[in-house]
Amino acid sequence: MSGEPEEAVPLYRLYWDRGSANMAPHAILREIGCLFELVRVDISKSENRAPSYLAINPNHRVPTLVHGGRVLYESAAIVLYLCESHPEAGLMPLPGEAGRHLFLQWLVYFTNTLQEDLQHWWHADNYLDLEASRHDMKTVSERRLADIFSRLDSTLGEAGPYMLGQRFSAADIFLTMLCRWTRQMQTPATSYPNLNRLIGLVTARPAWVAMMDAEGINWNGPLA
Ligand SMILES: N[C@@H](CCC(=O)N[C@@H](CS)C(=O)NCC(=O)O)C(=O)O
Repeated sequence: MSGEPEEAVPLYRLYWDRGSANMAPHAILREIGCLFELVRVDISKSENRAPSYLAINPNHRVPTLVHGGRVLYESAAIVLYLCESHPEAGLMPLPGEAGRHLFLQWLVYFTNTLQEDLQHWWHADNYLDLEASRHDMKTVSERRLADIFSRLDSTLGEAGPYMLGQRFSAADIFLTMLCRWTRQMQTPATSYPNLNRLIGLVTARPAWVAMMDAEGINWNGPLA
């Protein structure tokens, strides 16, 4: 044994790019207050397609979380993994706790339904070859998103201010990340009063502010 002080080893490593689906896992790492390191994967430089990155995430997408020998991708899965690994942070209701069913419902709805419609708007080119068809897809997607946001706004009006009522959770962070992706739309999520209130509450949290600073982004700026 040497007399040197042991260096702190980061518990988690998050592969990320600015303003991407890593925002929620990144903010949650900061909410938890655990040790972590960030590794930028610059999509604009195709770093997400480098063989070294494909080795951990063959889907060439961010985020990816590495924890010891474990590697996992999909932002919602990373959120669940982090919240379950750190129950003391209270970011999700544990099995048997009130609101657990709603937490699961909303997180899966956000990643599976809301995020999917956002993908259609941002990346119509992933789905359709013709420019005119892409334009149509964006129009339909914006209409579908308006429906989704109206319903979420009503839910928050009846039983807010958070998705679990009075209890703040990781689902609110996830939703706020997705809401930021609407800022260039005709009717962004901030146009809905109860959603806007939730966004205000989440974006005022020190963890969110620190995440935005570290990623070098603000609410209204371009994606990167
Ligand atoms: N369902 C995935 C989506 C991740 C995703 O679409 N990431 C985008 C950035 S927001 C990406 O890496 N795009 C690069 C690509 O698809 O090649 C998640 O939530 O983790």
